[in-house]
Amino acid sequence: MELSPLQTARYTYEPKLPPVLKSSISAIQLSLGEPTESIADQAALKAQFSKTYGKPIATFVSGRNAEPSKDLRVGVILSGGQAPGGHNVITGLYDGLKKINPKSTLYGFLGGPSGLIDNQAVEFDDSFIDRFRNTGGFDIIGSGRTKIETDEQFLSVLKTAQERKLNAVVVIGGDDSNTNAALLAEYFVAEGTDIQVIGVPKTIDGDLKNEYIETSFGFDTACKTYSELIGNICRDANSAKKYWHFIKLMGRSASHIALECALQTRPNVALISEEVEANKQSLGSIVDSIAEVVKKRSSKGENFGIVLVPEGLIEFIPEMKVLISELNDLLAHHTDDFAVLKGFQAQYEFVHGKLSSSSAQAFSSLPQGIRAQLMADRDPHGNVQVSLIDTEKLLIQMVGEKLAAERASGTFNGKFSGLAHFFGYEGRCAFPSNFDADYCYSLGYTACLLINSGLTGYISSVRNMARPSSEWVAGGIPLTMMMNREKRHGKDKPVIRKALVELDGAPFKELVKNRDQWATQTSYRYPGAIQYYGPSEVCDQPTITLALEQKA
Ligand code: FBP
Repeated sequence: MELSPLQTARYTYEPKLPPVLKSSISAIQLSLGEPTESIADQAALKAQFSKTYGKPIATFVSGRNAEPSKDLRVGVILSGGQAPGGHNVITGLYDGLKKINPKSTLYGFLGGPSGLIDNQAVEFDDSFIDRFRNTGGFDIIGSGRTKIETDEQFLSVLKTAQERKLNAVVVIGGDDSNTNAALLAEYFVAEGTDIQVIGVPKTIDGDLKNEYIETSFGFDTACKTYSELIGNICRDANSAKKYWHFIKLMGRSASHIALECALQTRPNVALISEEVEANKQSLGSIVDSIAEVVKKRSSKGENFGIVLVPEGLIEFIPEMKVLISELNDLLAHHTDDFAVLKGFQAQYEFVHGKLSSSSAQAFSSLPQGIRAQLMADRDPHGNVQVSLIDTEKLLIQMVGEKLAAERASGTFNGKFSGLAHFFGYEGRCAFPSNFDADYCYSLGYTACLLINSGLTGYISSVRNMARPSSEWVAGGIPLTMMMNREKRHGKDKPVIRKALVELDGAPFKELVKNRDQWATQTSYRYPGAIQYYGPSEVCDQPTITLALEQKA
């Protein structure tokens, strides 16, 4: 394989670490805090996680390491959607294990959790690992969305771990995968084994965060990649002055990506799903508000603009939320009956007949394409696959129809020509920014220290991330601390709570402060491409979201 100059250069990039991790292993001491509680449903979770609930927060500090340098055998999986930096978690984990004891072994299980279930793995060595340092993608071992759920699956994972004599399993994943990690940690202890489980917070969506997990890895690079593309489109729009670009951005439920990209590029409209829900905005009123901005700009002769649409928007529009929840329950309870139905019409009639009258009405008001997308397969965690729903096209169609009606009645005489874009997969495997390369390597390295300290049911954490890496703090957060119970597949389940955009948070307030001006005056900002080499203020900046959140 011929390497690009950037790939060659990135192989030799040395990730920056929190200061404590630069010490020799014998000088890294574990400090434990007070017992913790889950964020809600404490009694139920305490009962369900009777072996692993309520552990203290772990922090690594300079001192004397009481643990011997164990010869560890560890397995790692990548779980869920790709996120830039995954390879560096594995290289950090590998380097840390070898530093603890050169005899340690790291296995990479193939294709996500199913690799653990089926015991399909590779053993890493230096030359294997070196080919993936500071690169994007998850192709080192692949990923998957299988959920370890049934008794047989848990037993198979236990068998795999025992056959390979593993001390620990590291799960690199989002909220659902880390929930799975918590269940696995509990299961291993309940089965009388000392196999440990450590999670690592991954997802471009940015929704796996809290006071201790300041950001999930991949969010930084993905947002910077999309912001570059959006900035380029802004400039094209302002040059050609003839199109309204509707850009849907990945992020599943949460609008963190849309918000960060809005702060980076200053579009004319940035919809934030969490605000739509809080204001109980209907689809019709969202369309009206976009049409208003189009009209205002048109009255100044500016028949162009940029609208950012978060991927999960449809789930937050009140009438659609009820509809989707009814559809989720209905499809979960009638899986077999639904599966045998042939063609859209038969499926639509089956579903329509079982919905409440208000949801049936909302469902039938949507174009056929969107109705089909809403009935499509759920992911293994029971979620609607929002990346497959063309919300940006729906909005262009509805805004276009509204403005056409206004033109007919003489209240609008401008032009509206909409173009749809969807940015998601473009950003998930980019070369990790320096921030993500540094953060991920540190997360992997920290994970192996947590293992060496004998901890289980923790997620690797690096804190104080808005500051330079010389001020970063490494440790572990008990997974049960981030959990509550929610309905999945029609049943109450323990899950790590998704962090949605907070409407009283500093990033959203920054948008609110500026958006009226950005709506009418063309104020685009052009972030340009991610820079890997050069001055720190160009190459090492965190996202605006993280900087604002940590300043607050
Ligand atoms: P994770 O939560 O697993 O990190 O996935 C994030 C994501 O990129 C979402 O933004 C998107 O909705 C989804 O994955 C797409 O899934 P798929 O890769 O299966 O199409």
